[in-house]
Amino acid sequence: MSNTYQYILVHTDGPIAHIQLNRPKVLNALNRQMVSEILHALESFDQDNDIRVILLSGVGRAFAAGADIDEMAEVHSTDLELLNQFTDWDRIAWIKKPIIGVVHGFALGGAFELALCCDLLWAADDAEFGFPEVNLGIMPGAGGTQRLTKLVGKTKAMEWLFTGARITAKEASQFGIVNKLISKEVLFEEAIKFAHALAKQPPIAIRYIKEAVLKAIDLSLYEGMQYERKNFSLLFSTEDQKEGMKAFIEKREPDFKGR
Ligand code: DAK
Repeated sequence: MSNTYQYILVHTDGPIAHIQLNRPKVLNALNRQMVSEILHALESFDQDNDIRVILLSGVGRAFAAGADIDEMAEVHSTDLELLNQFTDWDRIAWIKKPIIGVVHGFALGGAFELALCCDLLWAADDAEFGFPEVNLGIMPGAGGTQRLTKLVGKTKAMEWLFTGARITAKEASQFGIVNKLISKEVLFEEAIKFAHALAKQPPIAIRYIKEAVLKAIDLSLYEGMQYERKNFSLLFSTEDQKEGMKAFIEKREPDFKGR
């Protein structure tokens, strides 16, 4: 995909697509166009058969410092309602392929919400998460109160959302917000290495696992189990299932084609 975007960079490396937030002078503050560009790139890569894993990170000294306050400052509630940016955020959460957020420096407000839309988070030891919205007289509007609470429970979510406190990388790791805590120097190298390993896994199984896990957050156990069963059964109609089991029997590495 050529880089026709104004506020993000995109490139591919074999089956890996990398989207980088790129407004480093304002710590990658997310303006409306940047969110639309992120969505466009994610949806394009989601439909690209050559891509199996998507990385999301920030250029400069932060992942991102939240939504663009200059852009938001004078907005009226009826403008917000008409703009309906919420739909863009819904669609970000509907991406089917695995997204790995690679976070260094700040991931605040809308950027923390974007990180929480990722399936896995690799964080540098200098990463800081938080919802400072309350200090601006507002609250998170792109899933922050919901996803954080479902992830860490009411107690810490309420504290962090009330105070706008910064969550250190270590704390984020202790509370299961991030998967891996890595020194900043090797963060990208390690994340890319992991992404390549993940890309070797059977893509349809990965997609269906993602769908089923996300349903577990939303649905009752019984309803979630129906999704799991449907996806489990469907995988038996893929070539990858035949290849995976044949490779096991023949004592060799499987070669998954995503079919
Ligand atoms: N917006 C605009 N500019 C920002 C910015 C932001 N969020 N964050 C930083 N910048 C700019 C600074 O103004 C500064 O610009 P210059 O003064 O150099 O022109 C430059 O980036 C560097 O920042 P600092 O000089 O402040 O750097 P420091 O290291 O001293 O401080 C900081 C870093 C991250 C602690 C500080 O910049 C900061 O507190 N930034 C604001 C954090 C914040 O409150 N973020 C916004 C939360 S509200 C929605 C969905 C989501 C949202 C809204 C709507 N819909 C679906 C409708 C989300 C809302 C939010 O995220």
